[in-house]
Amino acid sequence: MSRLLRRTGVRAFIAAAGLAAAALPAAAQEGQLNIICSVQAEWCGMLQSVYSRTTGIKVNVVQKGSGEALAQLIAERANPKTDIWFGGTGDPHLQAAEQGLTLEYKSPSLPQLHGWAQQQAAQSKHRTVGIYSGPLGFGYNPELLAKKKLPVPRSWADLLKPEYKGEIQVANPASSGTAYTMVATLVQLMGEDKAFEYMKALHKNISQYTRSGTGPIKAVARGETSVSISFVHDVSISFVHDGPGEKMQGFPVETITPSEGTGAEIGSMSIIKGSRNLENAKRFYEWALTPAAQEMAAAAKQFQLPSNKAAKVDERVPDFKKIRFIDYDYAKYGASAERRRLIAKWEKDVNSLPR
Ligand code: S7P
Repeated sequence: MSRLLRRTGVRAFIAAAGLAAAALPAAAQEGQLNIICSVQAEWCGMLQSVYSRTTGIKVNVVQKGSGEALAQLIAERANPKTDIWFGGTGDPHLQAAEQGLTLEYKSPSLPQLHGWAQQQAAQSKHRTVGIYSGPLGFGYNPELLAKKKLPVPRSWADLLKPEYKGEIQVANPASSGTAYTMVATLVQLMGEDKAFEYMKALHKNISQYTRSGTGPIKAVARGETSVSISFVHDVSISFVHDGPGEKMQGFPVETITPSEGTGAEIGSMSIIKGSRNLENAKRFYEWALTPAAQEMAAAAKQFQLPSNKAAKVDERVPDFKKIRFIDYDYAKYGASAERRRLIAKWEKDVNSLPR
């Protein structure tokens, strides 16, 4: 696709999303909306400018990873400053729902969404909803691997090989929804005891546990580390969301999903209980579920699978049929007690070990 065509395509996406916002039932074309945005900055910025331009509502956006967003919502529970939490891994949204931090709201658009997105809503008693999905896998820098004469890791087992010592980055599950998805995926894939033995062995090969889940693939793209555990897509199709965004900026990064199987996130959206701009929050929520708003993700170079069945799926979104998925139990691993237990165990049994 030529650069001009691509730019025209981006403008068309943005215009369509703007029209969708303007077409929503009339609401006060005033006031403000405070969003915690847990997707990448480019998408957050696009949401902010398109939505504020077309509705006249002042949109304030704070960008935070999912783990940090949940921590902020817990901290401001008595005096919420946020109206809507857009994006981020589904598990912390389920925890927020369970802890009564988010508002029950049943969108009339629910039937237009994929089953997994509706299931996320039902599991939370309609205190959250799925807006996209993306598989967990590995990012790697082919140039760096070739320079170090290292093979591309193709399985979870490969990551334990001694030649990857100091070559792998992943986030810390205590602060990152992405890394918690990894812990929950491994526990479901291997059983808890084996998964913890695995993570202890993996620990020896980790150079750094980052705060946010999007950090490691950026480090791969910058040539700071060879491999990351990130949301990615299968190498045979060549792009997945966090991966291709970096790749399209010209960095050497490729992605692959592990051969034993992997988990996927259900990126979610929730209205905050005690929102001071509730009508604006509901209006934004409805807009964010429209095909046009969801197609904006690809315009912002993010290639998760949109939850609205009518949204166009960009060719760079991974083909889920080609990926070996585990049957991820979102209810069990989204429960606060289970998350707390697994993270505490990871801190004690894994993170405390020397490397
Ligand atoms: O937009 C990219 C993405 O990977 O970031 C989201 C999330 O905020 C990551 O949070 P953590 O920093 O807590 O891991 C994902 O939902 C999304 O796919």
